[in-house]
Amino acid sequence: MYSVSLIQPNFQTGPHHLNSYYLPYSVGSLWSYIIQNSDIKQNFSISNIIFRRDTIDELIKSHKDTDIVLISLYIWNRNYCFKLAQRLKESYPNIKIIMGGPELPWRQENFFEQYPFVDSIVIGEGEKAVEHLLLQFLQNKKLDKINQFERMKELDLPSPYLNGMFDNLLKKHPDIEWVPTIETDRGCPYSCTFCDWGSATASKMYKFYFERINAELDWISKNKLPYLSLTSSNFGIFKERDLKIAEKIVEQNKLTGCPNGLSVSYAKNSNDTVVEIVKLFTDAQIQTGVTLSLQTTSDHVLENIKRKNMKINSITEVTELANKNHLPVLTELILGMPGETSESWRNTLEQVIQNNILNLDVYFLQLLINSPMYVKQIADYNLKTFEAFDFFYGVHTGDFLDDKQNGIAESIEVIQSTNTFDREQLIDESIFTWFVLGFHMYGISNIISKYLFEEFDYTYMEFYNSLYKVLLREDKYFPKWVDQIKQGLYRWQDKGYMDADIGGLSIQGWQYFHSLMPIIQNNNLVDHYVDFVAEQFTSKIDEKTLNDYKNLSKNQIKQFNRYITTEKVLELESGNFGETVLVEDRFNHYPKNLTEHLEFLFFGRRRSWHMNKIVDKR
Ligand code: B12
Ligand code: SF4
Repeated sequence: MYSVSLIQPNFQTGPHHLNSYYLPYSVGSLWSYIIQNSDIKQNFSISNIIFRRDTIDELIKSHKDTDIVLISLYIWNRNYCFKLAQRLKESYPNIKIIMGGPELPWRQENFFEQYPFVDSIVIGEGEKAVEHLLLQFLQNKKLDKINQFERMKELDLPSPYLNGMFDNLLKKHPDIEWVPTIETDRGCPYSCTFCDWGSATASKMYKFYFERINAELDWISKNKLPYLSLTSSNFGIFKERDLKIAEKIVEQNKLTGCPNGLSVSYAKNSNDTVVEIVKLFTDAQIQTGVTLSLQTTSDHVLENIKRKNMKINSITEVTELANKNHLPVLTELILGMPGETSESWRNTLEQVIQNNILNLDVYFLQLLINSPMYVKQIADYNLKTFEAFDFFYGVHTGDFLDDKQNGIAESIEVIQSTNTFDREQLIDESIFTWFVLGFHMYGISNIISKYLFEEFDYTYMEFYNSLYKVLLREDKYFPKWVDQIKQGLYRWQDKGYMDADIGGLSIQGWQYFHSLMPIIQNNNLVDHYVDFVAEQFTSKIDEKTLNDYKNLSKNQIKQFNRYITTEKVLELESGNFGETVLVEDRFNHYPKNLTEHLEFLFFGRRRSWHMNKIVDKR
């Protein structure tokens, strides 16, 4: 019997106290597929399943009798995996190392010179290739070095959940909250240039069968796994089947409480179905609204990144549909894309806010090595990047410096400048965006800016531009924070991780865009900023309206130690925002200490954890 080790390490994910890890689904799928072959089943068994970054020394010991190692490379484990592979080969020269996954740098011409310890690589889908390689091994043949098979059209594949291969893992680690991944289909018909979805963009989508998904959902509920990740690139595209899956998820949630949260990427051209699905999830409190992955609203940029002509780009249509169904909308934007300028970016912010989208998730553009942008567009747009490490090293791991020293720290290439944004401009624009998010999305000035827009045609960008300038000129704290964050961003780009301490809060790269409200709350300054904004308009807006604005804003922001544990009634005076309104907590969740509260501001941002619900009593 030969032994095979399955390696797909990840970091801990989500809030620290949950101790969550993703189940190593990709290698699990490969194994489940290949053991359908009776020669493989009779001759190979699993020696290790590695799902986290155990120390390499430990793994060298536990791989003493391993013959073949299957390694799944993602951006979050690349350097660790290459180092592990190298050490394994040095320790056991006969061991066979096979690698695949979306982060495999297979386009590198001298790949096998740079990584001589790798025996074989697999490009794209792995099932057939691994089967082929294990059979070659069994027949004592030399393993093919580069393997690429045609994609499978018939996805009638065995599931690693249903064949019991994760059962021992669950038993062995009762302290871990596992996150399962369910594949509903493979491929994506679009080819957005920044993306490398399953290494199968610009390709046909093939479906998994409902029966398998149905049984997997039963397995997830039975094992009480609360959070689910769906891998579909366009959930909702197969209307009938996807609605059935959504109904099943909701049914399981009602029966067992699990899953009670999920991440999913929705179809870009089927707005009606998507809203129908989101309504099901939102009513069951599994999700909190529609995600509109706009990335930008600039036609020119959309053209450059090959994302034009998707129905999802018609913000008005989607938001109207969502409003009709009483669903909040969340949008995702990417800063620093080819052709984006300060002007086009601010126009995007304006349009998003004008469409009443309050929840914005903003990222810097990241370059993935196998994405079309990396392969074809770097020179055209003069894209310059830096290596950021602190997207992976969460708040809860002190391992980063050790990993860096050992050459196994993981990083992602983040945009630094383009031919339309120099370094300074991009930093300045990001700080302005940080400020707009902090004040608008987190509830300091959304009510008053909306009032001014509707009553006086004062655009949101006019509002935020002038508020930004006044804050920089007159506020006691804000100019210092902006200065600290600016210096922090330059150092981030030079060192690869953020070491900024702003208002007593240390900020990591992945937290940056959402850090202003946590900084404000860390200093107990919510009231100060609401009052500051109101003061700017004493000559323009009547006193009653301003009082209502202050009252509503201070109550809608979820503040530590000022939790609204029972419904609170606010009587308003001006008539501009209703007469009697109720304020209530969205989740009835009240952390015991400030640190945990601030952690939830970051992790709960997409679910609007930071905002209490305001309901007009009329
Ligand atoms: C679920 C998911 C996550 C989960 C984590 C998943 C996990 N298991 O740990 C979460 C939500 C945490 C996540 C986060 C991120 N993700 Co993500 N994620 C996915 C998603 C949706 C599904 C992955 C999956 O399980 N697919 C199912 C498997 C079976 O398919 P597969 O990965 O393509 O594997 C096949 C082949 O690659 C090959 N193969 C895989 N491994 C191996 C091994 C061997 C030996 C062989 C031979 C073959 C082989 O065979 C497999 C089956 O055919 C993918 C998109 C997608 N649909 O693939 C993005 C994806 C993997 N994520 C991506 C990115 C960029 C991120 C983030 C960095 C995003 C961000 N900007 O913050 C973060 C950071 C992660 C971190 N750890 O901090 C990129 C990765 C690109 C890359 N080069 O690695 C992807 C591809 C999406 C994209 N935009 O292009 N992600
Ligand atoms: S961003 Fe979404 S739609 Fe575009 S290629 Fe990637 S998965 Fe497909």
